Amino acid sequence: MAEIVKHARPKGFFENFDRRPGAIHKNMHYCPGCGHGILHKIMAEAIADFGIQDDTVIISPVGCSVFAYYYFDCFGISVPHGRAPSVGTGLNRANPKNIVISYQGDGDLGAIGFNNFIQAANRGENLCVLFVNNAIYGMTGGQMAPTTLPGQKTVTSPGGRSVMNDGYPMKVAEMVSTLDAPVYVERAALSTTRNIMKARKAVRKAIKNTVDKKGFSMVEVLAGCPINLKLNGKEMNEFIDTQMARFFPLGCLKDEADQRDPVKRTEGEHDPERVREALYPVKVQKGVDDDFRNPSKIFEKERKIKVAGFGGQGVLSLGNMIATMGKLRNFNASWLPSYGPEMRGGTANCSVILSRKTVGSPIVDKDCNLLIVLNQPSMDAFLPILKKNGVLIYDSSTIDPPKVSKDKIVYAVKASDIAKRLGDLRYANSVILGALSVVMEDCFLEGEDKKDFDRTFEEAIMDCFSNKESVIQLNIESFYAGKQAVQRI
Ligand SMILES: Cc1ncc(C[n+]2csc(CCOP(=O)(O)OP(=O)(O)O)c2C)c(N)n1
Ligand code: SF4
Ligand SMILES: [Mg+2]
Repeated sequence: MAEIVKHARPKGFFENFDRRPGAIHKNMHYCPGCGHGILHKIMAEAIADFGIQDDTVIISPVGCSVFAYYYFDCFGISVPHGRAPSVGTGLNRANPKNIVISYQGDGDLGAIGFNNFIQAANRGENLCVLFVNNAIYGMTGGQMAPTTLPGQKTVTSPGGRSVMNDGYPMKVAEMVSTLDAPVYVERAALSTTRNIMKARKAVRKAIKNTVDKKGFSMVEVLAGCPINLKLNGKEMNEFIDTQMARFFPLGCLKDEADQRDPVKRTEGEHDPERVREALYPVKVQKGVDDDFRNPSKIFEKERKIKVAGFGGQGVLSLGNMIATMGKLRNFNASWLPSYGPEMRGGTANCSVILSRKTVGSPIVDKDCNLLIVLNQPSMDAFLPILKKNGVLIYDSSTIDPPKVSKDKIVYAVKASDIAKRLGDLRYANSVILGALSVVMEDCFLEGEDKKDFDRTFEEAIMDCFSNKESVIQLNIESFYAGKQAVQRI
């Protein structure tokens, strides 16, 4: 049957590119002559023709096509550099109805993300990978890619790629076609009209395989980056056909889709209760009723808490205990540890947010309501983020009294000294927890709540140390020692 060449904008694109910020909503952001625009058109046409807009997810990589989701009238997601096949695996495994297109450049797929790609291919994930080989890192200004040709000049190979120093161009399609799992691998080019029509056929086949759940399909597309190769349109196409196609021969390397049964995997579960159980098992008791709402005013606002100190002082577990308290009282709680190089002996910190509403970002880098610091560098680093009327609790055995404005509430406790007296510096966190319970009683809690909260503190300690039962009792003792010793300054 003769092919019909369509010139109109395919229906798989939005009429207006309203996801694109700024004033331009009719045009794509690609440079003239760029291969990405041609490939997008082929994809949009196929998505509309197959009627799969509602189930299709296009994963944009990091590269010039990072904003591909501006254009397609289907789901779009942008992911970290090279991680599209892994995110695609998650999308498929969670909901096999998804038709996932992993759109990737040669830097994204061939360099930083190669292992993600090859492992997904080897697992036979139901993915359509469209691999744009333009022999260069386009987005970052023309550095050498794994597919840059021998002798090709780039900004990082100004004398031309040397195979001695930099190796040979990577033949991704050949490599992936040797694996057992992939069902379809083809290399096409976006140069002449004839080649574009062949590329169109290949892309449609790969997408159709994905619709039919046949497993892993990949089309490598030789494409132009006229800007970084400093070529005009005609020269660009000649470069693709004469230079690139010599290293990357066009054609089908593997096509076994017809002989394969659709991929069937155990479906993911969508039971939020079971997910909560698995992620946050309440080890001590069931907690309070789901409709429990503590009436104290402190809980009307989101509480943003920063805990910081030396690695050995149990800073991260202190944050975890506070988050656990929130969890035990039906708050939405987030706990975000910072695993920087400081974890090797220096300072460590974590952010905790407790809220009646859904927590957006788990980061506390400003607007902190409660700052707990256990060493001087943390005091210096984080005191500036404590907001007006915020509470500061600090370890007065290691930190000099801070100079703070009158609009801050300050409590001091000799946490490290008390912990050492009780036998281990690591109890300092429970001493601080005791100080926190006094802050809560002084500033926020009334009547029955006070009793409720002492129990909650104890339960949080039991929950967090449930796999080290021998230390629970001493942590509870440390908690009450902190309660006794804390002073409001
Ligand atoms: C983790 C990480 N490392 C490096 C970068 C910088 N970076 C952005 S795009 C890119 C390469 C893009 O090249 P390619 O995948 O070939 O896409 P093209 O722009 O050529 O389509 C790099 C290295 C980044 N954004 N993130
Ligand atoms: S820099 Fe190259 S790959 Fe990026 S949009 Fe321009 S032509 Fe396309
Ligand atoms: Mg590239």
